[in-house]
Amino acid sequence: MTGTTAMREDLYPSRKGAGPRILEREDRVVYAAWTPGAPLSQEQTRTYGRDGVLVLENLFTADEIRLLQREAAQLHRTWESFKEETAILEPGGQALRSVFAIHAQNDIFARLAADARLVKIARFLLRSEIYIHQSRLNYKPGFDGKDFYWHSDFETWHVEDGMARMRALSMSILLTENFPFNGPTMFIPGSHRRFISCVGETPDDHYRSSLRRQEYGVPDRGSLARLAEDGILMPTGEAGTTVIFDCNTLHGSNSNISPFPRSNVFFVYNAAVNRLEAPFGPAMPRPEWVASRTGIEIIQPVEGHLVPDAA
Ligand code: 6CS
Ligand code: FE
Repeated sequence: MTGTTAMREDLYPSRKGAGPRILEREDRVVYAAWTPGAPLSQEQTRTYGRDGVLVLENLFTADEIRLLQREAAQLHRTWESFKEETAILEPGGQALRSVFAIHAQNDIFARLAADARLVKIARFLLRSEIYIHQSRLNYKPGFDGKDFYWHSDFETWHVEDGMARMRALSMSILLTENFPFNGPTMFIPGSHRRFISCVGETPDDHYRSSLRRQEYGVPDRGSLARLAEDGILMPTGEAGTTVIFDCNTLHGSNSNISPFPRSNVFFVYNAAVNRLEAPFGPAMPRPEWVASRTGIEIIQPVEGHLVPDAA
């Protein structure tokens, strides 16, 4: 935590006003200038800047995807071995919803988080060295996987974690095929360029409930309807598909009442120059396993394919 929090400017005030407001984004989306040596094409870079979301296919081989799927299944079978607080159950049930800090609890996913095919893109878009702000393995099991209501991750990471600027992004690697009917993540393209200042408060230890069902820091329906006027993007596709989205792109997903699980692994890369300060909201900082604050390790990209014994 740097500086006296009482004096610092809050560019993105939220959960402070009497009513919802839509503010302009004060930060860039793509921080680097595209050059022919960039890890994304000029078209892909433009798409990401315009929409705040980009879908990449065929980054990984079939063997690598099978390795990740086997690892996710093994973790699901043994999830009791996790530090219990990082294993989040579905609301109202006992089905496993997410495992947080997966990069710090599993060698294969730690290796994936450092993979050059992901890290080089994140460093390019953020024009900075990067570290993992948060990681999670979302299982969204068949029949029992519940929804994630519309939200901006940045709103939470700003208010509850103290992330000052929009210089972070998530990469979601699909571990099961995402169909229209098993609860794929949906995005509102272009919503990243507006910040919806939410109403409401921040309960103490909010993460104990918000990671199961988020009820504070969610946008109002009027603002959602306005930003969704140009449509909703619902990327579906094979396991291995990688969805990159800006920290402030509105997204959510429906419940999964199909028999088919919709699992994905998320890595949130934050620019090292944007490391967390004191929360901009009233609550205490969230635990390290949900928001890296003290255990920051700059990621060096690891070349080559994932191999079974990643240790
Ligand atoms: O509070 C958070 O950080 C988490 N909540 C949601 C709904 N998405 C981002 C993140 O996993
Ligand atoms: Fe989210």
